[in-house]
Amino acid sequence: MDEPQIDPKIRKRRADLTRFLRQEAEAHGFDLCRITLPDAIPEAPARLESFLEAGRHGTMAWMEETRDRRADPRVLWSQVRSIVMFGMNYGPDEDPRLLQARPEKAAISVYARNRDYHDVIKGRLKEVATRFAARAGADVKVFVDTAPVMEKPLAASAGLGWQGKHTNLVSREFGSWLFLGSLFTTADLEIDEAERDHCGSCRACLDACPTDAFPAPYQIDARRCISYLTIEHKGPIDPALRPAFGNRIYGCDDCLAACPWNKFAAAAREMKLVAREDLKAPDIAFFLTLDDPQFRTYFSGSPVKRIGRDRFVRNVLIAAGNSASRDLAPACEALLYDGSVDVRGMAVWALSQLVADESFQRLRTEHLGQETDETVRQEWMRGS
Ligand code: B12
Repeated sequence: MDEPQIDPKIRKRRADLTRFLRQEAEAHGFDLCRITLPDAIPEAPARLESFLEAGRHGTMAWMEETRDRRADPRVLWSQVRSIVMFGMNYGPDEDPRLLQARPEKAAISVYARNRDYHDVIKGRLKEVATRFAARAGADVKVFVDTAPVMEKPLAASAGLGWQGKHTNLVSREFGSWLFLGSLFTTADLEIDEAERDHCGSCRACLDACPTDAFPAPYQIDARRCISYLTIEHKGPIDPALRPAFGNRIYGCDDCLAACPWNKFAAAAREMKLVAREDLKAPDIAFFLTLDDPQFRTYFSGSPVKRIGRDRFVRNVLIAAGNSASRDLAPACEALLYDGSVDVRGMAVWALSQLVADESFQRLRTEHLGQETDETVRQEWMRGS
């Protein structure tokens, strides 16, 4: 908005600082950098509230615990005067859904196929912030993902894009493949205009969801989202949802990949976000054999490491069960002896999908008597 009464010197300083910031953002590999005000998302608190009240955050208790700070940037930091939103393109070089036709392969979502983006973006943001703070003589704080900041509505109000019906930010330039990060500052900067919604009547992302996780356009129920279930959710996974996982073992890209705006997007230019060759189409058989040290080494520096070996192998076993590949049965059988109840339980389910009835009965007779964990016993009882 124009402020005609503002002192020309102040106006010039804002313009200089804003230009400096954009140059720094570009020099540090960011594809987008735009600015908004801390009070620019007045509708977000009520929307967050209804999401939480409906229990759609599942077991992500941290969302509830931080709700006041999350809903309003001024509660998070009362001195903040401008919020700079950054976007980094992580577009894949081919449609990740193609891997679904190869059930012996494990699908790791695009965002997790190389370095942890939190580390990549946070490192870059800190460098930009240090240089900006020195230049502006202002205080700064940077956030990526894990802080209680509603990055998507803030990014939309800064004009990086708009929140699509899958709830993620969509950009005309980069489609749905953007990571977000923010820099809060006490400095006054030139404010950008919000972007308007360009989804129109399209519902490709909603229809693409394998588990029907969108109760309505622009709303997600995380408890049904494969991303939540494979990454955040601990313990057994609802048996009714397991078949829909297909070979997705870490996150899910289907709603993003279905977005027609992706056709304008180029592949990522930031090398640390370009897929590791060995994570593009890894074998389920190999992942089933990983013990804890091997898992940690293989996923060193990767976001996948965050979920730990047991949850990871639990997910891989679901993919194995969905593979229809009997060759995977011996590796699943070996996991019936695993120390983790989640792994044992999902090994039972995978075998119930892979082996003939009489073989499954034989395994049940061998194992059920010694099984002490109730959730695993239930898997044996449920199996065919
Ligand atoms: C919690 C979380 C999740 C949860 C819940 C997802 C969710 N949509 O909330 C789970 C684990 C499922 C998840 C999954 C994924 N996530 Co996530 N996640 C977050 C996190 C930490 C918080 C999001 C949040 O505040 N949710 C609470 C809800 C209430 O807020 P909201 O989604 O903005 O909800 C809005 C709508 O409901 C909306 N609304 C309701 N009615 C209406 C009506 C209209 C017209 C409009 C416009 C809006 C609207 O109002 C709310 C407020 O704006 C953010 C990082 C951050 N700090 O922001 C990353 C983040 C959203 N995730 C990200 C990514 C990449 C993913 C995955 C793609 C990863 C993957 N491949 O598996 C999936 C995508 C799944 C999906 N469709 O959302 C990126 C998205 C980047 C982008 N371009 O938007 C973020 C921003 C991280 C980052 N820094 O880059 N994630």
